[in-house]
Amino acid sequence: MRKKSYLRALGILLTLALPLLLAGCSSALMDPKGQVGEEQRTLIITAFALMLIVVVPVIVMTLLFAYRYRRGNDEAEYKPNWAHSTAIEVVVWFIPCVIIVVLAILTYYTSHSLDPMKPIEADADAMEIQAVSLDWKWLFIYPEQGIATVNEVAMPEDTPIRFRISSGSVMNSFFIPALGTQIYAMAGMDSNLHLIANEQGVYDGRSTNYSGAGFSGMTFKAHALSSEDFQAWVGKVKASPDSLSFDQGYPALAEPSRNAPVQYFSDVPSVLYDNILNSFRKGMPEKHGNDGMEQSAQSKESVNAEAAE
Ligand SMILES: [Cu+2]
Repeated sequence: MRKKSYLRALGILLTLALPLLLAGCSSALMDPKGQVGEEQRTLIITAFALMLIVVVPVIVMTLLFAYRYRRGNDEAEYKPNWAHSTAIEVVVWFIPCVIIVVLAILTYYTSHSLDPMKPIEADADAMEIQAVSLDWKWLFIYPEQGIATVNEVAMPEDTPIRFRISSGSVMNSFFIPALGTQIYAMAGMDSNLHLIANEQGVYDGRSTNYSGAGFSGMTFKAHALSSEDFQAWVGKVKASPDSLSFDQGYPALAEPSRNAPVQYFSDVPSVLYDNILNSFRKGMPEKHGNDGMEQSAQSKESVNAEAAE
């Protein structure tokens, strides 16, 4: 008896404290800063509400039935031989079927409208950023600006960004929750993700695919800036004394390291991303590891040079 009243008091206390405990919570998914994220939030809430059409009555009726047909309630009707109700059958089949049909239509349309490969229509021209997951950091290459960064990405607001995503190592996943949609980063594969930031701010980015011991430090900040601030940011990166290419700097950068600091590279060849991709694509039939990679990179570079001519 004493234990029971203690539990009840605890329950009431927790219920009262819940709004206070949750008041500090904010979820990037429910508070998006870009068009894609907003459409995804609408989808999550719509699907959630549709499913509640079944869930809420079930919970309410469970409590109601337990109370109404409790032992000791003589007023409730007692029907020991009850077996079938057409009305109940119709309701429990019809409503879920309608919900499933609506969810199916919704899923069909949004998987096409929110296709990550689909360019976003906007006033500004799209900009390309290449993201490469490494152990355990993110490398961002700006082919148009000829710069690269580690663990920091910046983009002008209201500008559609075409992310090209790959990995220099094992599989990871690229995700900026405030902007929406995560896409896997895989070695030798070139994934596309179109995102747009409609509000200035600094958003968290991370990998959502566990990739080993240094994974927890594999986070970055995504800065959505005004176009002037973005130009200033590019200038800041361009002022860095460091440069990066597939042969110079990249092999050292690709070495596993934990909690890598933000780094800027002012001079980066636009073929770097393709070099990284191709280092996994060009065959090393028997030999695996670094030697094979360097060889294949060299042979690939000659292919690139031929293609350029
Ligand atoms: Cu794949």
